[in-house]
Amino acid sequence: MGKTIIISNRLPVKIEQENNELVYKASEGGLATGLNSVFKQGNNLWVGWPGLAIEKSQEEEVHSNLIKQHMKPVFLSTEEIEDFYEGFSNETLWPNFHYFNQYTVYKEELWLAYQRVNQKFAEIVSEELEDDDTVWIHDYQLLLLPQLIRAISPNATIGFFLHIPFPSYESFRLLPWRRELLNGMLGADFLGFHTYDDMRHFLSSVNRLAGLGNSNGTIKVKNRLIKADALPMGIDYEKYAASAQDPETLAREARYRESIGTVKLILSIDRLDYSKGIPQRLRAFELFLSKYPDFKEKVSLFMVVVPSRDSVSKYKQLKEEIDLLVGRINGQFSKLNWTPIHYFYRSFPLPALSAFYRISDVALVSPMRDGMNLVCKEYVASRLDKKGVLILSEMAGASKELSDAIIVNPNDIHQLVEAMHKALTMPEALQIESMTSMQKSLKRYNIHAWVKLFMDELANVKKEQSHLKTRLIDNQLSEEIKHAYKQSKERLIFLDYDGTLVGFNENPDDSKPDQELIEILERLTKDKNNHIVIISGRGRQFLEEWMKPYSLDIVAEHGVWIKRMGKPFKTFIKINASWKKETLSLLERYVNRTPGSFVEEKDYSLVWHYRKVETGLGEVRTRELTSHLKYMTANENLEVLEGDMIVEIKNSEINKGKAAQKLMEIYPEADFLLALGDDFTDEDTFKAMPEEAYTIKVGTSASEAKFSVNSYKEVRKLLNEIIKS
Ligand code: GDG
Repeated sequence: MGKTIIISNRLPVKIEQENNELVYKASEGGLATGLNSVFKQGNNLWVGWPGLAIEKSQEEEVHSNLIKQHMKPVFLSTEEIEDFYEGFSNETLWPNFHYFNQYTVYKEELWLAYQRVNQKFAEIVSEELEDDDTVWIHDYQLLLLPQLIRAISPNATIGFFLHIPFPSYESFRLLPWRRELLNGMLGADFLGFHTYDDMRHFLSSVNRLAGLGNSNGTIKVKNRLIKADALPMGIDYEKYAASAQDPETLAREARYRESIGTVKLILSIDRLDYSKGIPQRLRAFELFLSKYPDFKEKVSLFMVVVPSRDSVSKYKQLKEEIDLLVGRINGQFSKLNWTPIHYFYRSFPLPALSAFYRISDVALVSPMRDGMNLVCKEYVASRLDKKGVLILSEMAGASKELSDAIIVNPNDIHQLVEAMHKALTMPEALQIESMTSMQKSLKRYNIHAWVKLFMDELANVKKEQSHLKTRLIDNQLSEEIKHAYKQSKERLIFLDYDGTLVGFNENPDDSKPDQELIEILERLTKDKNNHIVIISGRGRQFLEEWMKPYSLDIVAEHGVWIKRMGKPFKTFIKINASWKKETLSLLERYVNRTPGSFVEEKDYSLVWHYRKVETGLGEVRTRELTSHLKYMTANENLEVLEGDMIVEIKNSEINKGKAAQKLMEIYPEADFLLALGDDFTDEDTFKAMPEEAYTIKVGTSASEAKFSVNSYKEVRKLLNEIIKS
């Protein structure tokens, strides 16, 4: 077992300058506590920035202090902090990923700094990285890092987790550097997101920008399988539950209660950020007081805003807006013995936070957009008496898990007002019921479960990759095939056409044999000991026309037709094609509704092609069409098959396996059997082959074949090699 290297922009400690001295403070973030147990074991390590521009002369000292605590610093200059961190990370990526594109800054020099700093991280990590290590990269500041590390260590085990939302393609596409950013992420083996929606958006961008599809989150990038999944981050539940009964917390609660009196409290805690919806919350509270005047003097908003990024101008403006709003509302409603809003612009130690959670009747968590939001989870974990009500924005990732909260749309001020009223008047029994259910879920999916799940998923992807590798044809295996080919007296070779001998084209008629393929076919068929069979789903005409020069056998339409060399096509099965008329008119309707699609008619099957259809629409129509067809063909002995950008309907008694069987009967003396194919229809061929045959799948998805190659180009390479042998 190698070590684990955790990498995030910030280390779990922050260094601050106090009276000309550097002081090291633990950072309280959820990530730091969650990974504490991981990075302090064995020789595990955390790599990141210590949160301050350190003087060159002090770097060595800081480095050695941190290394003792399993941390390795990445030092950033003042300029890098401005351009990489405040700039590209927080003024370009942050607003784009949170759908605040009116704030997105597009500046080439910020992008250059982002690339440089990611490269710097990669170099520092590579100094530590050994073969069996596991790398876990965190968040949007390091999107390029997975690929940069992969370039240095191609076999590294790399996980990536995004803590903020992954935006819809419609937002992500606005970034001039979208392709580079995405390719950076695709260097990872496993990518985790808080919610299914984030994962879905990511996969859609991968599809549109990198042209890669996925099957249940598994993507094939070049020769590597990688996986994306939704993995909502939990909190250290026991830590918050314990802190809620700590004597210091209880003492603080008593003090606060004494100062505030008996009023009810609505709690709001956020970092200063426009994504958190703080002004919207204040306006809603103002409207609440006007609409429900009975609550004046009976309820106060307890609002903590933690200073953050206040050197970025948008944050400065936000701070001013909040100050003004609080001033205006307090100015309008205050009484000598009642302050509507208690507003704190600073951070507090954990016991204070716990006391705030305990003392508040309602937690109002209403971000405009939030990757997850941990404050709402911490509030729930701190409610040891199970009372209290959580109002939660549907735009926070946490709302997917905490469906027992009062869920609101933060843009709907009236809904916010009604939610406050409902929360403040909720019967205790109901409060206990929903709190109990939320606590149960948060206890189970806590931070430790999250870390374990992430590590397990990453290890599983690696296992799958190595399983695929053992099937993938390497030099040794191709030598073995060459040797068997050479030793044999009579050979029978089944070759599928599209996707196996040639690549896919928008127009299937364009996939004619090119010069390289012509030469391969000539040489293969010239050898009198070879029986070559082209076994395809295509119609007779195309195959007859393009295979004419070679002495080989042809199987067309998945086995309906067999053509022995020099003879005409024959069919060996009695089949009925009366179903075609009605099905054809249905397919024509889909063509009318789906620009770019077309129907191919064969003797005993019909194919709907959608390769040229707008990305996404083809898949939607396929779902609709296949369910329509399955219903229509239920009693017809027909099969509906989904292939590479096609939907095919054929008689179910026809398949390539039966045709292959027939040809093996024709050539019973063959002592070398080879079958190559790329899609589901070739699986029947593979299944029909005897144990000693070489069956090779083109592509990495699951298959009955014994071996696999990555593409038609590798098929050609293999064929060229065996001919030469
Ligand atoms: C990003 C994503 C995602 C707050 N005030 C004080 C204090 N805090 C602590 C809270 C909580 C943390 O800070 C805030 O976490 P959030 O999740 O709410 O927000 P971000 O910092 O924006 O985090 C977010 C998160 O990553 C994890 O993936 O949930 O969506 O934006 O733990 O308790 N802690 C102390 N004093 C304070 O005054 N000690």
